[in-house]
Amino acid sequence: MTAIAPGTRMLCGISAAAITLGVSALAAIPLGASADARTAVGSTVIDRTPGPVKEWAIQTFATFDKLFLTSAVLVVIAILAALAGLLERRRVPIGSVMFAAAGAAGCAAVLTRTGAGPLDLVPTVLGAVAGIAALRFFISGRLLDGAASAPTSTTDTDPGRRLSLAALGLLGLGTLATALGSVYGGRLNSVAGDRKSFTPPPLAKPAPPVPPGVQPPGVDLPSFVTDNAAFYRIDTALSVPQLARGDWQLRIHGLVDHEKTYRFDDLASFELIEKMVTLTCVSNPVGGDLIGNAVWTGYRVRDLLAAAGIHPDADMVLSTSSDGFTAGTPVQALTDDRDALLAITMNGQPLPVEHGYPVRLVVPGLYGYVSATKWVVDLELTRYDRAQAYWTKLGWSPKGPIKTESRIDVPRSGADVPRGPTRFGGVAWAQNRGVRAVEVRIDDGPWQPATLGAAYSNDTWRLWSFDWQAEQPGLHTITVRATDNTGAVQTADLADVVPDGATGWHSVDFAVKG
Ligand SMILES: Nc1nc2c(c(=O)[nH]1)N[C@H]1C(S)=C(S)[C@@H](COP(=O)(O)O)O[C@H]1N2
Ligand SMILES: [Mo]
Repeated sequence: MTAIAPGTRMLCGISAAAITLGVSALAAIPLGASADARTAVGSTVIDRTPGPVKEWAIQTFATFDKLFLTSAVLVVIAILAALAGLLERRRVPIGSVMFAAAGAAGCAAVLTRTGAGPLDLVPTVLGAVAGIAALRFFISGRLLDGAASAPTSTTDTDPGRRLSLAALGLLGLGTLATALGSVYGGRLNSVAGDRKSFTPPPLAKPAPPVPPGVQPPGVDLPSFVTDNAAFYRIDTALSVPQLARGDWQLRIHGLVDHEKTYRFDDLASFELIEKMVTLTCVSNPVGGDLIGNAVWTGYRVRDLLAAAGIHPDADMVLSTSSDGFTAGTPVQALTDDRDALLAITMNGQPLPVEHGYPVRLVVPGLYGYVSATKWVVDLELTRYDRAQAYWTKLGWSPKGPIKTESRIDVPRSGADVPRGPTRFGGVAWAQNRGVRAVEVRIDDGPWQPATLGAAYSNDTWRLWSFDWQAEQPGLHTITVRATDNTGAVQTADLADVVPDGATGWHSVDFAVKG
């Protein structure tokens, strides 16, 4: 019998892996995301990735960090599968053992995810069995022997050709099945319809109207209120949790007098209020854009906690999402008059699914990693000396108040500015304190006051502009700093985003042309 060329073996391995993925994707359709081993493995990778690497991924890919991870996982699968193909022998099935081990690892990953049960293992087991069967069939040499014993074809000089074609064909089928399974599974389990059919209840207290003048004219700045579609998204969820309103529950427990569990409709017994709040990510570097401002409606967390009765020794609320993310928030920040929200709408719409539908936390003044739990299902009253949240375990600070920062949006780095009058601008934020002043410096010149857009509240960012006469041709630098309502001037000291948020002044280089 003819030996199978190494290249063909690798192709057979990859093809068998495609069969595994395809069969498991199809089998997972009725079971939903909890039965998806790829997502489970990817999520396990995310959770196990050391903090600095995660930070690098967020910095490098921002919202596209998941696309990177998904691609990386596929590349790893392909390499391992090629290796399995190379090593598989008729009598020594090393490749099959690798497939079985991968299947077992997939099963283990599925079982460790929040909300998964034994039934969720079925697609992974079926996939692994199908992959092994395909690999065994390829390596059995049956397709080869057939080719060798039928030398009728004169063009068919490569004895592995039939095998290669068969492997390529199954690779295509497997890929198609994977795509179909993902699309149909995604549709079947999507809460898009549930979200669409949701009409938020009437408001007890609307937010104050937006005053004219929040948006400086004549300069291309971000809109004072950020569109939902443009709002930054940061989370550890490889597949966005699909949690229908009817399936949602919130458990409040721990250091409380009465443990409580609310269903979505039960929330209607609390006052629905509206608030504009600017959210910021701790991973936002100086000058970065992981910040957005939206109008939220929701229930005061204070009211729900009061109904449960908070023990005096509780100083932290550990909130948990349906996908197992946790944040630790000071009880103080959830009960004082900043009106921390259990939010259900964003800019007049039900929460977008990727922003936490049906319910999330929004806490003015704190970075998202310690406060803004999306898809929130559990609030545990506890203590900082007892519990640690997701990012704190990875080396971030247990508490994350937002630091006073400012950013230049115009000019962009490297921009050409024509000679004559020009208007620069940007944003500044110091949530829960508010921005009192913004100053701008050109090159090594004196600090000059910027013109501030109207203030909305201490919990929202402030847009600013600065008029300048561009005269001296050549390279220039603009630098900005803000002062918050406590009188504190934004520090020039450079701090990394780890462990509790970046500091430093944002500078932009530009060229005056003429
Ligand atoms: N369930 C869940 N909630 C989460 C996170 C997460 O990873 N999972 N990330 C937090 C972080 S770090 C930030 S900055 C905010 C971002 O909220 P957004 O995606 O709606 O902008 O969500 C927070 N809530
Ligand atoms: Mo964040």
